[in-house]
Amino acid sequence: MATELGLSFEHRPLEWQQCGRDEAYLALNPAGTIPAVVDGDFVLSESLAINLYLARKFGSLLPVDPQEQAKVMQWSFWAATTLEDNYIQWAEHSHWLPAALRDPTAAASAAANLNQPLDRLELALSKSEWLVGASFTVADLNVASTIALLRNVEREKRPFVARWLNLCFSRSAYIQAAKLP
Ligand SMILES: N[C@@H](CCC(=O)N[C@@H](CS)C(=O)NCC(=O)O)C(=O)O
Repeated sequence: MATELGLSFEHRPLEWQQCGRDEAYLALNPAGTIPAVVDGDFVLSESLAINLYLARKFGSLLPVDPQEQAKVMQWSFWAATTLEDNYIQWAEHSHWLPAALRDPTAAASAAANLNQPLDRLELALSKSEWLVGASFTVADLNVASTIALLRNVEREKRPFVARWLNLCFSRSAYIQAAKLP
């Protein structure tokens, strides 16, 4: 989001396996999760909340219309509550864990749980190019970044989701941000 908004910022990478035990980081973000953002003396964690904050404070990716803003919240909360846990389980057991630790049954069960929400996303994107309004917003950024790896597997099953994920991940801000350590 910071790159989308053209903000100049300092990126401080941390080992995600260690950050929950790093005293200096825990003093900043007691949840111990990454990312966190520091804006002056304001500190915020939870990636989707960070994106909403930056969009609201620095740019035009949060619509001003209250109903469109509510839709942005709806999609963002949906990503956090309905997609994230199952996506992480699927991603861990299909991509992230060392091969020896992957459990194909866990991956399959998480993938099955994702079917209904992804069908909902497919339906929404069959009617509209972007999730809220007529252009890319923080709703697209939040939902797409929650399910980033699915862009490689949705091609056959859900063409509208696949097309939209490709659009989101072809944006120059994403390409630039993905090169950060
Ligand atoms: N819902 C959180 C999830 C953050 C999260 O779990 N991040 C991982 C790294 S991608 C992490 O910090 N893991 C370390 C830990 O949980 O101890 C968000 O979106 O910010």
